[in-house]
Amino acid sequence: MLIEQMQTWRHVFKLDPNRPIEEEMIVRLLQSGTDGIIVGGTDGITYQNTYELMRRVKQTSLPCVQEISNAKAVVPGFDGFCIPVVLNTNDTEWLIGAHQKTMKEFGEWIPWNQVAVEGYVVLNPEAKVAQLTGAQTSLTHDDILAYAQIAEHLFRLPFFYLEYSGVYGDALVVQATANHLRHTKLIYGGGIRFEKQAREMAQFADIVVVGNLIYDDIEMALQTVSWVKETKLIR
Ligand code: 1GP
Repeated sequence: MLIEQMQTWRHVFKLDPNRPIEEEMIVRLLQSGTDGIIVGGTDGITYQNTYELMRRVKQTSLPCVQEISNAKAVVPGFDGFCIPVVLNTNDTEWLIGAHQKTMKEFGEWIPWNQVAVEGYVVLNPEAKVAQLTGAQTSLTHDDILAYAQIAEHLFRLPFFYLEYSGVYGDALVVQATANHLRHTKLIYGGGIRFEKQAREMAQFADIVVVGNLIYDDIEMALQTVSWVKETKLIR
């Protein structure tokens, strides 16, 4: 799958290979009308559990991409691969270090037209991803907007990801960030549980990610698809 296709997405479900999920739930997610599935997580991600989940989600033509958090767990066969780069960390491992090691080892086999970089700004200090990557989460709005400008103008990244994983984010931050991005697509993820939240973030973010709700309340999670897709982007 080409990255241009992913740039047209509005709604996506994120599934964690390290969390059990019933077959019936997977089938319902695949039939929900979402634009795609992202497979990825922070801890306990292995080749085996990622392969197992990929096999289960690749039953239909719905695009399914792997978000790589561990080079040893990369599974050929996904439609695309997202590579996160954590912009708000002082630990260079998560900015460039792990990426350099991966290129050194696997660079010649990487299908580049299926790969997209996501510039992450991690904003929930309690999230596992924030703790693992040493994300500097005490940021002002201007700090966040500066990262957005780096993503768009310096690095020219296809995606900028405001990651509130586990908590509902600040809609004013998402709105202001959206207004600073023209070519780079804004991804929002974090704490979406209710209609009002899904619709609010969908006004500003190009792509809305729903993760935890799948496991907590599948009925509600399925409804987020229409809430997001019915909402018009405001720019
Ligand atoms: C997690 O951004 C996603 O990486 C979605 O967040 O799990 O809180 O929905 P939630």
